[in-house]
This record gives sequence, structure tokens and C-alpha cells, in this order.
Amino acid sequence: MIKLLHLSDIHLGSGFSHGRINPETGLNTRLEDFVHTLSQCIDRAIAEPVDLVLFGGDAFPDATPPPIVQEAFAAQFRRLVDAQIPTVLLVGNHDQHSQGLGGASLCIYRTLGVPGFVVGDRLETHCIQTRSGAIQIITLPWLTRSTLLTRPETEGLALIDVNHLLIDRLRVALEGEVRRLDPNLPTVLLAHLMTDTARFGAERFLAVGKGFTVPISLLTRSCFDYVALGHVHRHQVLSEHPPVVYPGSIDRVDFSEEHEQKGFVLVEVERGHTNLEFCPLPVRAFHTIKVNLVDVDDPQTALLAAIEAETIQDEVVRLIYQIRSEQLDHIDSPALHRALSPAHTYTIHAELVSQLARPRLPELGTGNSIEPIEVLKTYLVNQPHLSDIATEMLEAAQGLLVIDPNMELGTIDCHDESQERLSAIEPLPIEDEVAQLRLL
Ligand SMILES: [Mn+2]
Repeated sequence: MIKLLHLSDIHLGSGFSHGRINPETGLNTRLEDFVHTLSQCIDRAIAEPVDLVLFGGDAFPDATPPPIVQEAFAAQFRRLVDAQIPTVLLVGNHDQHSQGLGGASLCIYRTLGVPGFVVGDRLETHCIQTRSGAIQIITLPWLTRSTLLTRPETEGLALIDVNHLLIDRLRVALEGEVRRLDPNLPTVLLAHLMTDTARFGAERFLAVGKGFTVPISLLTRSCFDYVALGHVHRHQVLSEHPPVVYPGSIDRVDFSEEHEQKGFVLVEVERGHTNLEFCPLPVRAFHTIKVNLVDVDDPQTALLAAIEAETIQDEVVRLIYQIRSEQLDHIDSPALHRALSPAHTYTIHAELVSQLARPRLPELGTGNSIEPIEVLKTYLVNQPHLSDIATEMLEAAQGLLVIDPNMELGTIDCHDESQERLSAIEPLPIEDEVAQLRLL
């Protein structure tokens, strides 16, 4: 049995808006929180001790973290070097730097030749000797179109077709790695990706429209004993045989993770058999207090009572209240700030509600798929002051809508993909051409 600790999505240095400056250290308290959380993962790796640590990507919010953040990250992982625990650092989308080859924030560990450290910035199989025997780790970093496809290949293709092409290339490239595996050794696929069956966490907001989804069938192969994922911040087990696991982020990056349990995964693996255990981390709570004051006679008392009813000590709190504009005079802000002061940090959001709220253009109904040109026509009918330029506007809009017939821009819907479709018209950056096929 080889014992692994699998953690992911550290995002060290993010979420500063939820912290404050610690007067004793001069550091943002959320940096201190994240470092403390990371140190608990490393403590556990050393206490077990595990044979190998796998990091699933996204070390920092971007590829150029400030030195103080890099140093804090390095100081924790250095402890694994001292404990002679080999470690694989996978490159996630937030770690990539789109300037030619290499340059990801984690590549410095390879450049320095840190003993026992492997940086996974390409599709590659690493055979790692641990205290409990050898194990094969296939690293699959975050893929972009330019990693596996050339610009001429993707020219004129809609994003959905580009993604199909990318999946085909990935299938072939992964098959190449699989065929070279030693079938007698335990094997782990360590990948930073979005699967088609994942439930979203904060990454939906961090990286919208930047990538593509990988079918789970590409991962659930019997040649893998464990599939260690990164990217989605919500912990989830997507498959049992073999286990396909997102450990999730180690700490809360934003309010979309308010209700998620944070942690890492301990894994025992041998060829053909795997045990896993999710280990929760005690991280700082995020807490939304929502109050509707619209029909309340004494909004201030109701608001204070709502805060009073909650535990907010040392939590990251956001108070959201709905109120009519004529009630605003009854809100005593200093008293609210006093009531919220036990929180670690807090924000207050007042949402003004109009009593005359009505569907602004009832003709548009509630259907979620409407022809854009029809929307514009309906709008213009309702805007008499635009009547003299209405025909011109409609013609201009028609012209815009037929730019690229492959773009499927004919409908407006509320799905995230609308953003992805729009990104299809972005030209590939020049540096992408240089980086093309670097994985192959
Ligand atoms: Mn990611």
C-alpha cells in the first residue's frame, strides 16, 4: 500500500477583500488563514507520514504571485522536502503564464532541482520511488486549445467543434501514455480539468468561458487506480471504480463556497485496490444574513434582531437586506456596524425594492430562449422616442447577427455557454502559436 495525500486549489493570496490587515504582522488575515490551512495539510502529511503528496493545481490566483505569497507557499512545501516526502505539483489554469513555453509559477521548483519535487506542466508519466514502493503518476495540467491544436486547424470552427477536436487529441495523447504504463505498478492520473459531470464551485466564476469539459469516460479507466483531480472547488467523488475525486479547495475563496466543507483526501493505493478518506479542515466560516424588510414597520429593530439571532464571531459576514427607499431613513448605520463588529470582517448590501415592480416588457414573457431581433423590435416599439432611427437600428443589428453563421448566436439564453460562444470569436494570441503542441 502506498499512502498519498491529495490536496488541490490552494489559491494562496486570494480573497483579500474578505480579510483585513493584521496590525501585528502587516499581512492580510486571509493570507494568514490560507497559510494556516495549508500548514495543517502539510502537518498531516508529515504526521502520517504519507509516501507521496499530490497537488492538483492552482497554487495562486495567478502566475505572478507577490514574493511574500510565493515564500509562504514555498515555506510550507519545504517541510515535505525536509521530511523526504516526494511531491508532485500540477499546473492549473491560474498557474499558467501565456508567454511561450514554461513559465508557470510552479516551474521554479523544477528549475531549482528541489529534491523529490516533480512539476506537472505537461502530459507525462512519472515513475516515483516512494518508501512503500514505486508508483506511476500521469500528470495532465490544464489544457488550452493551443496546447493540442494548431491555429490553422481551429480556424473557422465554432467553439463546440474546437472542443470536440481537443477531446479527440487528448484521447489519443492519453492513450499513448496508458500504453507505456507498467501494468504491475499502481497508477494515478493527476489532472487539472473540468469534467462533464462535475458540480460547480467557485471556479465557475473564476474561469468562466476559458476552458472545455472532459468526458468522465476518459478518466474512469481500469488502468488507473486513482484519479486525482483539481479545478472544481467543491469536494466531490465522481466515480468509485476507480475513484475520481476533486478534494476541492482547502479554504473558502469566496461566498460561493459558503456552505462547502473544505479539506483534503488521504488515499491508500495498490494495484487494483484503493481506499480513500476525506479529511475536513477547520476553516473560517462565511455567513450570509439575508433580511427582507419591505413589509416591516420598524426596519431597524428587525435588522438588529436578525443579526442578533446569528452567531457571527470571527466569521466573514455579509448582510443583505431588502428595503423600500422610503424606509431608508429608519436605518441607523452606526448601530448596524456595532452589531456586526464581532465578525472577522463584514459587508453590508442594501437592495432597494420598488413597490411598483412589474415586468418591464411583459410581451417578452418568461421563456428563456428569444430571438434577439425580436427582443430589439419589442424594445423599439416601447421606445417611441427612438422611432425615427428604429429601422436603421434593426438593420445594423441584422448585420451584426450574421457575422458568423457558425456562431449559433441566433438565440439568447441564460446558460453560461453564451459566454463561451462569444469567446470563439477571439483570435488566438500569438504566444499560443509558439506554445502549440508542446504537450506532444
Ligand atoms: Mn483551476
